[in-house]
Amino acid sequence: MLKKHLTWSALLLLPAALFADPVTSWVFDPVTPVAQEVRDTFQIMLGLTLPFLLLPQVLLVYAIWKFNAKRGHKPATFHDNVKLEIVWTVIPALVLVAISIPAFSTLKKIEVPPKSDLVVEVIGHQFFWEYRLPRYDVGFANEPLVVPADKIVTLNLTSVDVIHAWWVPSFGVKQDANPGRITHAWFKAPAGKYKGQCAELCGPLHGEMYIDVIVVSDDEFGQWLEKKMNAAAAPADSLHSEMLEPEAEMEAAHG
Ligand SMILES: [Cu+2]
Repeated sequence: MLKKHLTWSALLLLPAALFADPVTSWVFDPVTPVAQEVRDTFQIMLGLTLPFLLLPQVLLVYAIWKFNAKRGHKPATFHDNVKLEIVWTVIPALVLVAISIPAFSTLKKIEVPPKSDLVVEVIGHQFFWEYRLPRYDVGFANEPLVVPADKIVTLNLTSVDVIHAWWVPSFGVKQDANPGRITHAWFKAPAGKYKGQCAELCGPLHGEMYIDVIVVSDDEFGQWLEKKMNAAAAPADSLHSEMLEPEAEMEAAHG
């Protein structure tokens, strides 16, 4: 009896859990242009494809009721209908073409960042994230990324060991960080604190590769930057020696 109660309470709590889960936050609270566009595209796709899920189910239930042998119905003897086959192939094909239009335009928005205000290098490690702001010669790891609000922040991502993925749901950004390659992403977010998580199983402590992004006003960003630059002044050399060249390359490509 208790077990049954528990099952029901768990089921009732499920929708609440879904709403509370940061994973779904891009659906309810997209904060960047990309996240907004991804959500709009998702809704268009849902609207166009849902009828294909519902219609067969409705027809199936109707057929079960209407042509039930118990109600004295004789089984049909035909087994195909060319016209019907053509119709239900052509209509979904046209819908797929219709879906591809918003899909490709969203992909373009994700892939092609507008002119960058701030370049951030994101480097995945087992098991933490390292960030560098090459323009200011600042680097740090295992702490929140701080960026200015309402500015185009472009990310150049890579990894020193295995594949990781930098994922912040509210930003609509989920990009792989691959060893030996540089991938790109961008966002423009209002002030606030945002949470994310490594999204590529990368080893035993993958689950602890959290991402924190703090988006602040220009003034606050300036203050933070000054503190970082002062703190980094002494040990900066040891941090930069080995990755100096890829850095210069990234700046050139995105500067
Ligand atoms: Cu991971």
